[in-house]
Amino acid sequence: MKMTFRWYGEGDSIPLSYIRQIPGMSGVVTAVYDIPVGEVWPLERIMKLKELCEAEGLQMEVIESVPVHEDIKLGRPTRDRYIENYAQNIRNLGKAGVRCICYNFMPVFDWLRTNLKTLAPDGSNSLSYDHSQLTAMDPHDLHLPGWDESYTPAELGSLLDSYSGMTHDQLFDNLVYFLKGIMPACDETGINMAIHPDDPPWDMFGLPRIITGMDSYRKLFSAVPNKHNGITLCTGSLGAGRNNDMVKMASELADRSYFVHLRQITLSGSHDFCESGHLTSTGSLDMYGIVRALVEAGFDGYVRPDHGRNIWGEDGKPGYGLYDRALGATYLYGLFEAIEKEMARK
Ligand code: DNO
Repeated sequence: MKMTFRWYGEGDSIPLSYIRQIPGMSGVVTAVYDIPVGEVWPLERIMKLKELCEAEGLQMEVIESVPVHEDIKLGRPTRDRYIENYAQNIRNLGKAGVRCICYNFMPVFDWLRTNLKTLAPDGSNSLSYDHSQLTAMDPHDLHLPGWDESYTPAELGSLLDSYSGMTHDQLFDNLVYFLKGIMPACDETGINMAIHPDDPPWDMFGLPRIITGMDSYRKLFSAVPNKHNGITLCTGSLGAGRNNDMVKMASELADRSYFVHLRQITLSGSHDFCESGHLTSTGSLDMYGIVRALVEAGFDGYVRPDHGRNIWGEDGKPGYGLYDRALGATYLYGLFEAIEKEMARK
């Protein structure tokens, strides 16, 4: 296991010099943020990022994300050009020693929440999701910090129209077409693709979402068996799906999980949840059980503490402040160490 930390590049308020001080940190997960979605990241930009990380003793082996252009998700004729660009990005990242690329295939929107600062009794705050509030929102007027892209209202409107009538099967076929197009670049470079699940894992505003649970993964691996077609196991995203047994999924998916996002959530009602740090005792997911299942199944990929709360007066980027993610990293590191050592003794 390699513990990593998400870093939003030079614009991040958290300097690499702080990240390196978190015990057990092997590297950062980052991206080139200012190149339009669908275009090729210049090799010099990637190398510059890598040098910045390495100057602080941190590796840059995971990219989150190389976003997928909407024309690919829509299956438009222009997708071939964007797939070729994506493959070129994979080759360029391979030259920089990247081993894993996290991406998602959610139409239009990335993760969705209804409140970015839900106050807890201890004075901390975190992101939360209320289904009735979400369904009352206007999708034409949405933007959340942390998304890799944002649209003007006019672009958003026409994009939403373009998806009208798209079925889950059509979106899935477009994902398969994309993956088949980029697998040769993955074979050449050895890079593993790690699809992030839909967050939360259900349809939004009538837009289909297709990476939501065990069935999605069975379908995905059978359509594209290449081992470079893998996943980001995100406990907070999948765990919101009431039918997803995260311990079981961690065990069954460990060999295709190249990247793991560990995050705790507290579930309420049929869909609602509030992010609640990382410890098993602070929410609905059995983090110990999940880590144990991963280790027992031989997991050997990258891990990062996902979204933290704002604590100790910090007012960080929603989900991505320093303190609580650092606490999460050391807690998770401890779980891995204890379980790995216990296994080794057997
Ligand atoms: C949210 C993140 C996601 C993730 C993308 C991957 O905090 O987990 O935005 O980076 O969905 O492409």
